[in-house]
Amino acid sequence: MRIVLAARAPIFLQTLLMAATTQPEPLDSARGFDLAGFLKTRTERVNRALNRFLPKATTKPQTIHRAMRYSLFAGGKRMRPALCLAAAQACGGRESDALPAACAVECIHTYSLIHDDLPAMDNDDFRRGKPTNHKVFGEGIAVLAGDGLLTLAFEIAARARATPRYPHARLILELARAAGSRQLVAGQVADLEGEGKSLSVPELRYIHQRKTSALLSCAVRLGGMSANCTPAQLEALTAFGRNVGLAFQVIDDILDVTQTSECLGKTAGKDTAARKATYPAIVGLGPSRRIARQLTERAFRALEMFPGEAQTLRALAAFLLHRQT
Ligand code: GRG
Repeated sequence: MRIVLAARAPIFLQTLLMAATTQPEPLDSARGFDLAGFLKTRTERVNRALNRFLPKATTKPQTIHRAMRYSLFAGGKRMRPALCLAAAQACGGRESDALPAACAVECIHTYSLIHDDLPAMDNDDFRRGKPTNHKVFGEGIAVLAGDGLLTLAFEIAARARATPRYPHARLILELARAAGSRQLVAGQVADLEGEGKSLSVPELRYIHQRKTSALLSCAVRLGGMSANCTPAQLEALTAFGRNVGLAFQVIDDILDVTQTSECLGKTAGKDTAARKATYPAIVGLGPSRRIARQLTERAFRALEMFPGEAQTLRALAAFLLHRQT
């Protein structure tokens, strides 16, 4: 992973690295907000809704529904649903209207983790602190559990409440684009093909934008759409989601080298073992942390048009920057 930044770094990275050498702006506006309380209540709410949307474990064929439920309720952080609900709140909408979109995104996220863990992909034994889906149900059922969750996401979106600006087709288009072969799947393809190669920084950024930022951004955008947000609000949410998503993956790369498997609930050190290009491998840990902070500050700035209403989004962005799992 020998990548020289100077000549090849895109403008965005040069700016981030330059800014990283100056005194960081404090992410103050998130202080004093009870994020733990928000996350607890919203996780419970999302879990109840997911439980309603999913076929029961006793529904035939039972194996597939047990497998879908196994990974979905294995204890994920529910960050994408939380961002979706918080975006709806920022746009003056009701969280209940954003709940189907929040659940649909979490189904797509869980499908991507199940498939990512398969022997043909990252070949992982642990996820969310438990044996991976294919370890419990076998590879065939794990592939199908992912397929079932991906498909269910569109069924859930079709049941969401449409708004004047955003009819059902628009919501489904949003999900399909984020999950498809130009975004999430493209990121995974580039990630697989990049293993063992000396990637450039723009190539790494291409992967992060697609495999992580696209779905996070989609969660935030769908939250806004559920509140019938204006085009200007949607643009601001998009910039927020994009930057939070990029920061999220930088932090994910950092945690892979700084945390234990026990703490992460998945195998730590996999990126190094698979010779994957990551920010810590390219620029080192300290600059990676500063880049994540700069991206989070950009996300904060994107929210300037929402004075008080976006405090939950701000608190979530700050939390994601400082997360340890
Ligand atoms: C189409 C066969 C096929 C596979 C596609 C698209 C895909 C598989 C995988 C996506 C790649 C991927 C797993 C990206 C990583 C994104 C990321 C940082 C996931 C971890 O998110 P957290 O920390 O996880 O929010 P929890 O478990 O807390 O929900």
